[in-house]
Amino acid sequence: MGTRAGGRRTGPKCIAIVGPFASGKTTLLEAILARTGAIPRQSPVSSGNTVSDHSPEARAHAMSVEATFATTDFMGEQITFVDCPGSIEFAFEAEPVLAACDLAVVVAEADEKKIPALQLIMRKLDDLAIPRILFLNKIDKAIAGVRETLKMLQPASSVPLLLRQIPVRKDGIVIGSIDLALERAYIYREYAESQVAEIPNDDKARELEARFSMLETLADHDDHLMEQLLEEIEPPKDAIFDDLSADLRAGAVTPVLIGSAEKGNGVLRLLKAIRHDAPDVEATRKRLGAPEGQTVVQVMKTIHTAHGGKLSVSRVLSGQLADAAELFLSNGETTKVSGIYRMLGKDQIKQTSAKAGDTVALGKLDNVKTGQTLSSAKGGIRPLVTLEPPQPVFAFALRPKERKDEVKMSAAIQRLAEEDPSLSLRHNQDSAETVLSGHGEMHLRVVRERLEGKNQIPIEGHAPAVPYRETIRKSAQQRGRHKKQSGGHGQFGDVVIEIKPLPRGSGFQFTDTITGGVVPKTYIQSVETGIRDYLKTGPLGFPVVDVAVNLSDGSYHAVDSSDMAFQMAAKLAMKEGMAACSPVLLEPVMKVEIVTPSDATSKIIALIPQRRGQILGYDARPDWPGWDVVEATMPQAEIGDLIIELRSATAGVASYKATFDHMAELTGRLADEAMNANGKAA
Ligand SMILES: Nc1nc2c(ncn2[C@@H]2O[C@H](COP(=O)(O)OP(=O)(O)OP(=O)(O)O)[C@@H](O)[C@H]2O)c(=O)[nH]1
Ligand SMILES: [Mg+2]
Repeated sequence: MGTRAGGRRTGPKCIAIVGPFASGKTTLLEAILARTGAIPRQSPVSSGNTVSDHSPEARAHAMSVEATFATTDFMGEQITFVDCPGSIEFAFEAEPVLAACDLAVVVAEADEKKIPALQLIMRKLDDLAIPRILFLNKIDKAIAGVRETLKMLQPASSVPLLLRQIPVRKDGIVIGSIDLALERAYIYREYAESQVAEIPNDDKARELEARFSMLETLADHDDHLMEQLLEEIEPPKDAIFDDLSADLRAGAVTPVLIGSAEKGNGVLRLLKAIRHDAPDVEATRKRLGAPEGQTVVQVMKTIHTAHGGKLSVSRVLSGQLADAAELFLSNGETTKVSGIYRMLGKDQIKQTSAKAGDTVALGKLDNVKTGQTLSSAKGGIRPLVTLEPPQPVFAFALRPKERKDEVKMSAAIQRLAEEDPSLSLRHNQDSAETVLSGHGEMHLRVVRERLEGKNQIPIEGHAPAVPYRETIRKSAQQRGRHKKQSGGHGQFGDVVIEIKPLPRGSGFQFTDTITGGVVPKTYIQSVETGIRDYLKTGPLGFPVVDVAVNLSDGSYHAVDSSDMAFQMAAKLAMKEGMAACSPVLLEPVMKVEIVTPSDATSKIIALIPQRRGQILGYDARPDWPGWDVVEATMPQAEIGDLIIELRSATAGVASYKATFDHMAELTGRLADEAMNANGKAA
């Protein structure tokens, strides 16, 4: 028995399954559930019958769009697996899951294009200090040697990828694996346990070489092993297993297992490695700094079920939990558990209690959100996890097709936003639009499908309005007289104004040079009010900015003048005067910072001028080997669907941040289009 790792952890575990898109995570979960008997057999993802991707949205797009929880038992121990979506657009789903899990199984494949996506995941795991195993999937169609593949994948990982198994091939096809620690061969059988075999003679030399390289890596963290290797002493197997466990748990290496999720091969070895080496909740509790001696619960996901019940899928980090228990949020509020369930995809099995390590769904925690920390301690404990969704990169404005659905739609969006904290919703006062923002076109498409499908609300969606403004290029002087005589009191206001352009960003300035009281003080105020009101919609149909107006002259009538009359006179003067000032449209221009894998940098730079952008420069992304940052300015109107092009140029991984930079004049065809779209063509 080794001493570094301190033996096997037997408590319930929570394992996140992550990895680049379409690497086989959902297939792997399905294989695991079949192998452990939680489901009768493995369904292919194409059938739409997997435990994970049962939602109509996932089926429609043949990709996972949310995290799915499934608890199973393996050799008498409970393990909850969480299948996380691979697309960067749904990456935020994994964050609250990863925060509270014990280990991540990273499903990867021999595909060069997916290395940046793998790197993103590995960095996230580094940031959160989550130990990991890499499952090199799709070995059934592997052409390259596994060691070459690992060399290719290594730049994505900051810690050494430690090959634990090598394939056994026959006629170039992988038919089994050799475990380098056990020194045993396993011949694959489809959907069944592999057959233990002698290491084939042809593979012996390769096995010894690969094993030595595994031991060398382990020796980097074990001086005793290093001495043994130097003195050519065969280290005892127990010591090797102990090093493997200790280094995995410490995050010092990432062991690599191979297999084919689709054929159910290599799954049992993976399960055994998890059973033997994974840390349990105690390590996770310490990592998160959760106190002992009380119940602490971390919320990983919020689900509104089809029957309308809310579930908060949660990890019990310490203590225990009974149904109807009262818990405190970090802000001191209380909440009451109403139902504890074990999860298997969309199915829930009721339980009476949960203990430390369990991952369970808690019913009806109305005031509780994903990522929050609940505790039995009076007044609550500080939050253990802070979730910060990245800046949205795509938006659309929506409204229900039928007005009667307005209230229903806003309630449904509230629920969706509760399920998905990376979704943001705002009301744009300017355009009277409800704007949803998220992390890509597919992300928002799925939201829309959920509104239309699950919630039965037909939606009209369009690109959100760009906040155009208008200004003037010339000065003008204009008189405005408002005079009406219709029995009784008349109305009289008379003003002379000078309208002048101001530098960009100045806004609106009002002055007066009235002398001798030709316009009394109170009516000067009315003139300003009238002008401000006029400026809300200028001659081109947009709010007017960067103008100065001076009231230079005018006259009044002792009886007929009024506040209203002077406002009218001012508006009249503006309306006529502005036409002579050569009005022009202004569009917002943003500063964008695009992050991209370096091999796509030239493609990204090429698309900037196509979107009327100006490149400010590009450089290596600090602290991100293999990535660049491209800085540019670009009109907001061109950024609306920028992300679609960025993602397609980079196998889905590039992203950007945009901040307002300045307003710029817009003329010609694009200006006409903007005005037409606004319904007020000049
Ligand atoms: N040849 C081969 N194909 C596989 C294997 N595992 C998965 N696939 C295929 O890879 C594709 C994607 O599988 P999924 O399990 O949906 O992948 P995923 O990682 O869950 O995808 P996302 O959740 O959308 O990121 C499907 O067409 C699978 O049939 C495997 O071991 N071998
Ligand atoms: Mg999936």
